[in-house]
Amino acid sequence: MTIQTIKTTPFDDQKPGTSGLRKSVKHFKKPDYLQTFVQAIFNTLEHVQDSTLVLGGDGRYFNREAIQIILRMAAATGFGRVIVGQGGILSTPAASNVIRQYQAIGGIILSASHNAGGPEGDFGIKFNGANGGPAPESMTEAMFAAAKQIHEYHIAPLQPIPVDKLGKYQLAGMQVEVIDAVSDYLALMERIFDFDKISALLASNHFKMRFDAMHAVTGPYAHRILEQRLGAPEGTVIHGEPLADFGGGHPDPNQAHATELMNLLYARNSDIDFGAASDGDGDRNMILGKRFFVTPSDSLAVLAANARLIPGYKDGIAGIARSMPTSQAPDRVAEKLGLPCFETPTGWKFFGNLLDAGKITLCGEESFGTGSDHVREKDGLWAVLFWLNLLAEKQDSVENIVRQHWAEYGRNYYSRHDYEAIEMQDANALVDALQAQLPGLAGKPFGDLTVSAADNFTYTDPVDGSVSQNQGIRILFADGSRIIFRLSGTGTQGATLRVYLEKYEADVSKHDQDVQEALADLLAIVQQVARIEHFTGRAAADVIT
Ligand code: VG1
Ligand code: CO
Repeated sequence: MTIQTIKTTPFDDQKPGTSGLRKSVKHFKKPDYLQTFVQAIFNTLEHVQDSTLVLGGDGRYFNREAIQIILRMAAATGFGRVIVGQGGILSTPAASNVIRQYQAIGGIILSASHNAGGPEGDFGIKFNGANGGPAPESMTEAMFAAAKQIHEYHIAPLQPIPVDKLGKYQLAGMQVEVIDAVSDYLALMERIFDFDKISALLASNHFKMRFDAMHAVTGPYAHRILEQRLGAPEGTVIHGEPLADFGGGHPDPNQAHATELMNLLYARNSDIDFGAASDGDGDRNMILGKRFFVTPSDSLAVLAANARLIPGYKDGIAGIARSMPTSQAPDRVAEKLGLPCFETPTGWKFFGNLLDAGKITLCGEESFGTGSDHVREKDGLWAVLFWLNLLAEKQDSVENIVRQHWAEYGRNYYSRHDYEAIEMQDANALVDALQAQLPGLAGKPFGDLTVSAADNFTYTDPVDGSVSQNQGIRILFADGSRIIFRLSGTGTQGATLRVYLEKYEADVSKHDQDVQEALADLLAIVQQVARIEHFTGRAAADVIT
C-alpha cells in the first residue's frame, strides 16, 4: 500500500489554548489545516509504531470527515491499532477512560466543547496522553512549534471505515476497532456508585428528575445509563439526540444557555426535584434542585464533604484541587477533613500530575467541571450520578443538602461575568492597565474592604516543578473576598474577558441574599479598577453565571 506524502505550507496559528486547538469550522476546513495539526501531534509523540491510539469526538459538524482523515494519517504513521467510538463519537470522559483501559499511547478528541457548532460554529482537536488526561503545556507547546515547521504530511489512500458498525477493520496494515462508546463507561460508573440505591430513588413516586443533554454527546450515555440501566422513566432525558449543530444552541450547561431545563425547575408549580445538564463533549455538569441552583464550586465542596457516602470513595479522599478562580468553598472542607488542597491554573491539564501522584481524589473548576481520579478529565455524568447517589443516601432535597453545608462551613457567594468577543487589543489594554496597578493595590481600602494582596497568579506544579505564569490577575481582600480577571483560552472570536467575584459569609442568617446583590460591592470595585466600559465600550457582561 503506497502512503502518500502531501506537500503543504506550515501554519503559525496552531497554538492550543486552555483545552486544545479551537477555531471556527471554516478555519479548520482550510486546505491541510486539520492535517497539519494532526501531523504535529504525531511528530511530537514518541514510540508510535504499533501502539494503540483512541479516537472520538463530540459529534459536531465536521466530526465525521475529520475521523476518516485522522484514521488514514494514523495508518500512514504506523500506529498498530486505532480504537474509535461508534459513529466517531466518544464523550471526553469516556475517551479518557478508553485510553486508560486499553493502555493506549493516548487519544485524539475532536471537540470544541461548549462552543456552538454547525457550519458557522467551532471545531476543536486535542490530544490526551497515556494517563487519559489532556497533554501538559510542555507537549502542547511542542505541537505548536512542530506545526510551524510542517511542510508535508503522510496519509494512506482513501478507504472509508464504516465507523457506524461495531467491529474490526483493516486500513493500510493498521487495525481499526469500532467500539460501543457507552458500555465501558457504564461499567466504570457501576464500579463507583450504588446503582441499586439510585434505581430505588428514581423509581420512587416522590422523586422526579430531568437531564438535559443539550443535543450533544451525552444523549446516548444518559439514555442508556439513566433510563435503561437505572430505570428512570422515558422522557427523563431531554434533548437527548446528538445533533451536528446542537440544535442551534450553545451546548453550555449553565443558567443562561440551558433555558428549557431552568424553566422546568424554576416553574412555580414545578414537580421536578433534580435537574442536570452537560455540555458538548460531556465533561461539564450543571446541578439544580427545585428552584435552586448549585454553583459548581459549592458542588465540589459538597461532594468532597460527603464522599465517604459513595462506594467508590468510602475509604475517604486523598485531597482536593480546584482551579484558581473557583471559589474557596472546597478549601474549607479540606481544612476540616485535614486534607491537602491545591490551587491550580484554569484548565484540566493542571490536575493530571496531582491525580497521577495520588495527591488528590476530587477536583473541579467553577466553569461547571467536576471530576475525580476515575479518569483524567472532568466528567459530567459522573457528577450527576454522584449527586443522585448522595440524594439516595441522604433522602433529602438538593437545597437542604446545600443549605446545611453552608450552615456548617459558611457560604461563598460566587459569580462569573463574561464579556464576550471584545476586541483583542482592547482586552489587552485593560489587562495591561490592571497589571500596572497591582504593585500599589495591597493595603488599599475600598469601602469596608481592604486589599490584602494583588498579583498575577503563578503556579509551580508540586509534582514536576514546572512553572506556569500569568494565569490570571487576583485582587485578594482581607476578609477572604476575591476578584479575578482572566482572558479566555477557549474562545474563537476576539477576546473574552472573565471576571470572577467571590465573597465569604459565615453568618447563616445572611445566606438568603440574592447572589448579585451580595456581590454588588465587589462589582463596584471591578468598575473602579478595571474600567471595563472605558476600555471595551461594554456597559454590562454578556453572560452571567
Ligand atoms: C474554559 C473554562 C475552564 C475550562 C475550559 C475547558 O476555559 O474557564 O475552566 O477548563 O473552558 O472546558 P477559558 O480559558 O475559556 O476560561 V471545556 O468543557 O470547554 O473543554
Ligand atoms: Co466540555
